[in-house]
Amino acid sequence: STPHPDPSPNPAPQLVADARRGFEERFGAEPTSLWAAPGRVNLIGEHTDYNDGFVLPFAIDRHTVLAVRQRDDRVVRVASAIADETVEIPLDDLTPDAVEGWSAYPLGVIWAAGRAGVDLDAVSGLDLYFVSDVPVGAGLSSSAAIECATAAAIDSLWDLRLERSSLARIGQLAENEAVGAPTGIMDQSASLMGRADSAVLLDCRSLDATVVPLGLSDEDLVIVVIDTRVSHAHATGGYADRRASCERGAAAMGVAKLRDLSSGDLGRAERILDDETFRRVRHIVTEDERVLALVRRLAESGAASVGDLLDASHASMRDDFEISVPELDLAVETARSAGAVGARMTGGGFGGSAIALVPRASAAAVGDAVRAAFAAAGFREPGIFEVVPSAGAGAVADGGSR
Ligand code: GAF
Repeated sequence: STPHPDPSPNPAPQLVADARRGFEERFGAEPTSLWAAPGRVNLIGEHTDYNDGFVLPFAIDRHTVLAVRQRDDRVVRVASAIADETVEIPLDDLTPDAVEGWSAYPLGVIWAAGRAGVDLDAVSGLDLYFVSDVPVGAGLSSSAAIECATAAAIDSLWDLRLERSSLARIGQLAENEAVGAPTGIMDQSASLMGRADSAVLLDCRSLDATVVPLGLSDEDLVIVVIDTRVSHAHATGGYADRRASCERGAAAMGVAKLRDLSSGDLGRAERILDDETFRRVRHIVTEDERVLALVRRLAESGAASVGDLLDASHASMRDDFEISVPELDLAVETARSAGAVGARMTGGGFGGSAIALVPRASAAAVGDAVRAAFAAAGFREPGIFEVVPSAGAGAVADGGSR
């Protein structure tokens, strides 16, 4: 079951206006439809997706908005507010290597749709113009937002009628093959399946998705993002290295994926694996268990009761998986001391953002404390803002009108 988002996404009106105007300036005609896809925050379940495990992300109230006009030839043109160039390519020339730069995200999705079985010979071209208020490089999946806006648009405009999980796979394939980042399925799933005020529990093996109400406003809680402004890139370095460690650990333990282990297997893992691989495995196994524990806890006792699980997740990423950085650790520790219920880094790590679950009345104090701690440590000033769990990708409600 892969829930279709309901209601439709609600991007900032200014962003929608910018998309419409930018399209008209670049292409000299009006767009015929507008689409939006959100970034995401992962509440818990980090690096578990490519281990076939569990994740609990939510879509956020920051979006990519895509203005589209269908063409009557077989050319695709893509443009965006962040680049001067307009990239133009015939559908027949699309390969994963045909394009580079940011246009690899939307064009990669169209190529990946073809790879996934969509008959690209039967479709016509598109003009695409993108704007976004998902901060780039903050670990909030600005790239998945571009992919999922594209996927939602072609699904409807080309009448593909694909499941949301299939669209997520297409976005992941684009990311893996056209962009070259060996990432899992979480970010695209969150962007496509998010629901207002809820997170999505995703079983990354079956792609079964369950909407998990968070009830934050009922408890006067907010989620504060702390963007460390330490940039990360998953196409290189640590991310791929962690993925390889997990695959080695699974092979040595005789299972297909680390999802197939439980904490009862950790004694044997410690005996047969080298210390580093063991700690990588322990993070994944305990993180999967924390995701499921957090979902249970939410249902039984509410969001205010999950702080210790967020904290334990962060400790595991810092000490066992070793994907945190000093800025993330400081953000998490300071947020907690200033009144957060719990805090953890979110996303792939090596930079990007932390999240803190905070009583609304303490949100300003948490922000002030983190800014002061960063200044005292000589770190760059962080970006600090609240995010609201929001609906996943779809048509912009007033997309056809002015
Ligand atoms: C990045 C990846 F894109 C996701 O697939 C996931 O692995 C995440 O890091 C870590 O949980 O966002």
